[in-house]
Amino acid sequence: MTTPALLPLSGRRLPPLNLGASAFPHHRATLRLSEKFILLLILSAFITLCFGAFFFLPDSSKHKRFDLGLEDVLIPHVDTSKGGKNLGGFLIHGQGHDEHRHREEEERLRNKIRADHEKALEEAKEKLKKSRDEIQAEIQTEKNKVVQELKKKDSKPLPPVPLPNLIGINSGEPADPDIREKRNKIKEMMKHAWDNYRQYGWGHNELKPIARKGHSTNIFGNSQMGATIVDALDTLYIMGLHDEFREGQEWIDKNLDFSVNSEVSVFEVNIRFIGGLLAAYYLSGQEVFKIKAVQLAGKLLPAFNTPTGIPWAMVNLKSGVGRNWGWASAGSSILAEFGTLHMEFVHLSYLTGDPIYYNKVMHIRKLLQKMDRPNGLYPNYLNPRTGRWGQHHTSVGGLGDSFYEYLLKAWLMSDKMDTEARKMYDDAIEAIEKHLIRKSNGGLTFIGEWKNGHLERKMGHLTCFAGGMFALGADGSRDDKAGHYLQLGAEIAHTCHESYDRTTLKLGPEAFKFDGGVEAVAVRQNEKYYILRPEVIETYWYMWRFTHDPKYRQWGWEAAQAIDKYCRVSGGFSGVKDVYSSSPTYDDVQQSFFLAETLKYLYLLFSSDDLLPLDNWVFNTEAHPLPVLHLANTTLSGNPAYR
Ligand code: DMJ
Repeated sequence: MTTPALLPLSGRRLPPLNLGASAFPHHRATLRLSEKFILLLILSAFITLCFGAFFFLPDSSKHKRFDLGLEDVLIPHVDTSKGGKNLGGFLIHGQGHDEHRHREEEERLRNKIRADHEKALEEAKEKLKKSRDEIQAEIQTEKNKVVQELKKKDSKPLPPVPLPNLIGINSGEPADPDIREKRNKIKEMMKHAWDNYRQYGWGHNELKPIARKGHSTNIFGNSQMGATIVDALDTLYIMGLHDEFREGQEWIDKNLDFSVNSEVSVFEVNIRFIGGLLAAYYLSGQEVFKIKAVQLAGKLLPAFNTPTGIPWAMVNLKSGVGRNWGWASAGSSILAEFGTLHMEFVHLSYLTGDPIYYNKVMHIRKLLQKMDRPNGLYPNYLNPRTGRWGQHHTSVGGLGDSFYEYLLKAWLMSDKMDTEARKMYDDAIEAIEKHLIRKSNGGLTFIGEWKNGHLERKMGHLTCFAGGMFALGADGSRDDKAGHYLQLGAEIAHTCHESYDRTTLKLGPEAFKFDGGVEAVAVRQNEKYYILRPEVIETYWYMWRFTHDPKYRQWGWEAAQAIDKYCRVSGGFSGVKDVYSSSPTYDDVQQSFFLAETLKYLYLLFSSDDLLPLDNWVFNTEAHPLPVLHLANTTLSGNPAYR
């Protein structure tokens, strides 16, 4: 749950140029093809010449050759009654038998060699007559053939595995007409966001709703990967927007290509693309989503090629070269990034029968388990070369957040079999409660940030997801503290609601303080923005599911109305730069997570609980629902491919 795009990118370097063969795999294939062709040409000319020379030599020399012992050695084995024997393509004649037939045969061979020779020379002349462009076009055709072959190989259907129990893919229509109306309003907002993206940003990663054109940030690299399409698919499906879903599916089928020279965030691509594709697959059963998810995962794997197996933050999808964000402490990878791969990677192994994905994420877990943790806290930064922590900063918001979330969800997703993950979650939460969670003077519970032995009394919008996490983890908590964690979830939900309620627009700021008389209010100008984030609504939804306290629907409705009033423009929805200003300015970005998360959580908040029940589905950090897999702790033994 981190947003590197919003963090300073100072000192960001261009990726190192890899001019080795691996940087240009097609080039390599091309060179091989043309080299092969020339080599064949030379070889055939050479063989032709040898044959020619051999047969055109005077008879004496030919006899000399046979006299060099060959005949002596071979004759005892030759059945002379049949007049000769063909050895290795050379005709060896018998003793004076059928001299005439031999001459004829020799003549026939000579003619054939002459003809072959002339043909080869003609072909060579033809080749030389061709212009550079023509030769290049031929090479390009060969190259395309190779690419097509590779693509065909990539799209091979995967071995079938038994599908997990997919319960609760239904309409979730609420009985209460007032709630139904609210839900319809959320669906209408989704239509508005989608239709405008469809019209002005189709295929781009995101939409600029005011400029009415495509938008992208460095997390998606420099290519148009249709992030909004992939991220929005399952929301469209759940809302019953099937025409829109099909449009998205068609685009993905025809256009989503991962062999692009583009450097992307491993974390973002995992949670939005792989998570989105997997969820779309489980909901709709359409194979194309599974195939694309697996293709993409293969492109992320080179990011794990580090001395420790902790992946780089970014990877070039074509070359496989990885590196870390320039702004990260001491060349480190980020906890919330390399620690937020588990759910998707377990599903990839489950669906493909290939343990590689599972092994990668389990390796990360094992490594983290072995490390010392200052005060039991996990720092946000870990160097993938040395395996040492970077700065000792700990956060349940940006840079740390979804790592904790995925420990809990790994346990839930394994049908509570992965007790190792649950233990790590419990240990981490205990340390967080002890060192980071405090009550403000005004009685608001908040989660601060740990920076080199000091608690910063500031909470981010991102941190607000933790209310839902505490509630989700209450059942099964250590020492039967379920009531305590549900209460903690409710307190965080309340604090985050206050951060919305204390603004002019009734929308939450990016970060808010609890210091020197300030309570749940942003102080710095660059913390006053709202970019359509979901975390507060996400917590309302979990709290609603676990308590059915109507205040959560009420708070969700307040947020939905505020978004519709202040973020809606004719070209979609935009973030706003200052939630305390009565005349806000827009940031002109419709984030893909607005469709994936914010609108989905709102829709679920006004749906009945039998739509995607939490006993059967676990939502990844981008709100993509993945089914619970009834798997043993670390063996994936539910999948026949592993037996
Ligand atoms: C989303 O992409 C995910 O929730 C991620 O984990 C963190 N941030 C954004 C939304 O704010």
